[in-house]
Amino acid sequence: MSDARVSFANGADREAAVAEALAVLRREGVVVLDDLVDPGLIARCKAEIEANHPEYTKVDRARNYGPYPGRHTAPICVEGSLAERDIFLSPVIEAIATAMLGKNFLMDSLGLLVSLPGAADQAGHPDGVLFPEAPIEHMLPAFALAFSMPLVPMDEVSGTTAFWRGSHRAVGGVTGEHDFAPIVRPGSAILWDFRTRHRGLANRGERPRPVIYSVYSRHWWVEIHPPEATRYEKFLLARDVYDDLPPRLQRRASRAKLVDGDSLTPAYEVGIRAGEMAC
Ligand SMILES: O=C(O)CCC(=O)C(=O)O
Repeated sequence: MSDARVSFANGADREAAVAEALAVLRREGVVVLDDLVDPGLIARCKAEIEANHPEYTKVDRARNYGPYPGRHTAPICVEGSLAERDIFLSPVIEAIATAMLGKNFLMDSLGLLVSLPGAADQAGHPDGVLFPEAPIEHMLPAFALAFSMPLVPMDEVSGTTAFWRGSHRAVGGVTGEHDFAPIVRPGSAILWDFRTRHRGLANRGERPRPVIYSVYSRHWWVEIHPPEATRYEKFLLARDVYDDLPPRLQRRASRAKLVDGDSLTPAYEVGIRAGEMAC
């Protein structure tokens, strides 16, 4: 099997790298985007998250999405360094998601996925399928993509996300062990088709392993929360950051809740008032 990694290091031809990443993602169901972002920017994001969201390692089933022992998704507000284009929605990711999900794709969520020390190997799973009872999934185009950008190294100690390459296209599913467990440094990222079978590997270290985690979806699909996550916020965006976005990005962020002091306003309500939500 070919390696599922593409370099975006300084000096790489961006257009060629996007085309290659797209080909790998379509074929393997997963691609590692190496050196996508300045590691200094990731370090600033980590410091700001630790300052603004010190509770992110605390498990609270009402506020967190994630029924998996040792892992949860915690809300964070997109502001400061998190609002930098390379973090919020990099042009590379926007180009790939447009090709995979259509020009009207939306950001379904943006938060932190946290693997705590002691988290065990997960069972293999897809993040979702459209028609679980009909054996047609492998023939369909992608409906959603997951994006993971680690704030600490994902390696043999902290654990990484392991994949069954090509499983999104496998007729009748796949068996056996995963065949791709990439080591991913801060500044690099993983993008996968929601249907691709994967598993988080155990965190054998002493520190949490947080990744910035986003879901991009076709405009007609939305991820459903587990019922116990009654106070979970899947995408919080500072109101002043939203106001400064161009209309195209405001539309992509229309599922966010806008944070202004203590108030939370659905972005689509603001967009509808401004007449900007028309596709
Ligand atoms: O912990 C990881 O690396 C991946 C977690 C995951 O796949 C999930 O929670 O669905």
